[in-house]
Amino acid sequence: MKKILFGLFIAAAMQYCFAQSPQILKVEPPNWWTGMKMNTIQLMVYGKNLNDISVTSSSSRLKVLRTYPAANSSYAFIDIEISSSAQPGNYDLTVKSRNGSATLRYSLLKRTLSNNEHQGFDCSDVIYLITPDRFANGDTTNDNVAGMFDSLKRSEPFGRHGGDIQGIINKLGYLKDLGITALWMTPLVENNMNRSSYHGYSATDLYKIDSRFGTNAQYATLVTKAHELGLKVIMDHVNNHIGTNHLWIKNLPTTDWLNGTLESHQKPFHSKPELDDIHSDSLTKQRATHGWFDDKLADVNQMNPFVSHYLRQSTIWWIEFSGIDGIREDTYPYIAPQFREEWCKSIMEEYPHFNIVGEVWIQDPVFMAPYQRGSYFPRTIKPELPSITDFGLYDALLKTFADTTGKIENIFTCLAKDFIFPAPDNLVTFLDNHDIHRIMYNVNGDVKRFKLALLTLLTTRGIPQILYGTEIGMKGGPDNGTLRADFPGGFPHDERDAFTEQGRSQLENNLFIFTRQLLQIRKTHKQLQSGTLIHFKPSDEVYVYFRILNDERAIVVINHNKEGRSISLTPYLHQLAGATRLRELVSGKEITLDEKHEITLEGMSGGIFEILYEKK
Ligand SMILES: [Ca+2]
Ligand SMILES: [Ca+2]
Repeated sequence: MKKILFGLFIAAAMQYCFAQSPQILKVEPPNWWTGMKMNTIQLMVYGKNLNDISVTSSSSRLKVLRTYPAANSSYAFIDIEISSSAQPGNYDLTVKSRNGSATLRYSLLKRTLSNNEHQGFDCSDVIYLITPDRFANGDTTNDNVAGMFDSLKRSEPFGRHGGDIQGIINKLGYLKDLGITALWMTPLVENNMNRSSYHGYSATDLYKIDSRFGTNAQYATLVTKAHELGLKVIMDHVNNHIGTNHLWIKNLPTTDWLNGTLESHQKPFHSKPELDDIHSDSLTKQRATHGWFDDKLADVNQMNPFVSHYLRQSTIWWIEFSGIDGIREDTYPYIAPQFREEWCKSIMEEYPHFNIVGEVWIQDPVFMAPYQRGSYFPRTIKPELPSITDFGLYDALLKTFADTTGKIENIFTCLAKDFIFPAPDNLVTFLDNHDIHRIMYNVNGDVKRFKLALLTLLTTRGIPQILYGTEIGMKGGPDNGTLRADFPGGFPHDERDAFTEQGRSQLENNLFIFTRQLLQIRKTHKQLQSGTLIHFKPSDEVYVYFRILNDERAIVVINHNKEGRSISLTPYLHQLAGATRLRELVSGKEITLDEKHEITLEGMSGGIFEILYEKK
């Protein structure tokens, strides 16, 4: 009997001992690659009994530099260095504590693209913005996924509607035909939130595509297929906050992982001019970067060095894993300044042709300009962000076209301030996006104003971005539900399919043809992409500008009057020197520049004229 009891004691002790040995449940980044510039990586290990561990590697090609004693035994951080001679394959790390040991198998993969094959995006592109849940449902089997809180509720504006990555893949041909050149999808990473999870800005796993959208592999397939058609892909990314259902929230890796806690945090603070205002108060500034955007969006403390490593690595991981060309970074001013500039720098160093556009939602160029790389304004921390969302021009376009008494001088005055930007051509310009009213709503259904606004956007400087459905004049409404309405025909049992000519109304076809034509004109006339912009102060609500790229020249004339106008080109003759004809690119009609130098435009319309010279 004693022997049996002793045996049981030993078994219990062994089990106790086993129970205390380190256990590894997950590691992030899940893999890395050989031949990367970023070759010192900090692994974040999730598991049990990870306090007081030591980690060793059996290979000199994957060295362990340091293991950090974590305050929380569920996490460990391990710095590793991958040598330039490391070969792709699995590397075993031994994780030991005084209670036992475990093996961490880490994979190094072979790279499929070189650093320079991530193309970036620039003013030769036109970006098409998609809210994936609302665009096209290509796989109904993922509409509801067991274990995910938010289920399919197509009738509800804040519910999930079933759109997914396969839906976008299915429509790549449509998008190519339309003439856009780059796709920006709002975030696709897991958002396992109870409500409004479709929008994607409340991540609960930063390394995983949401199962309702598809898989990581499917995302990489989308990028490959887009590239095959000559379309670029821009990933929407969020450093600033995570969804409160992220597993970190219930078990914080460190006490300062977030700015505040779920129970106690600074209230939302949605002002940004204060960040560069030399007269603003320090607590006001602190609230902008530390306040929670929303009670369901936990503000991440990027100044914690472990968080900083995690975010910089996960971004590079996605770029390398998927092959994307650019990033749109959410709520840029609310991210810790030192971190965000280092983050940009590390991406641009790894991928020199890449581009990053930061969402800087300030409708005044003066407050936007200090964010751009090469800024002329003094800041303690040098900006590294290449591109900015141009809310300044958006504001001017709106004041001109949405307000029936608006003056076109708003656009001229806005663009006249371009001297404050180091690279105005690298600003992303738009009439609408997923957060603001659709342009058709803002012009109250006025087709002429809508078309003129679009023509201006696609012929002036910058990288234009259009919102899904703008090409068919989707109107939306005053709230996010109607703004982000489903694209007709993208979903099973839709009454009609607006992706096809037959499924579109007469007006939708008219707008689709107009948009496609403008996109083709921009695509085939490089002066409209990267040509120098020379503009003239509007007179009698007529705005004239040139786009000049060496011998390729165009003149754009905007008649912002209800009535038609005969417009004299005499004030611009010095810019037309040697020209004999103008070819209007929408109609194809040619005008001989006779002595009158006059063109005629209908009310609320614009002309894009290629300038022609007789060959001598
Ligand atoms: Ca689906
Ligand atoms: Ca923040």
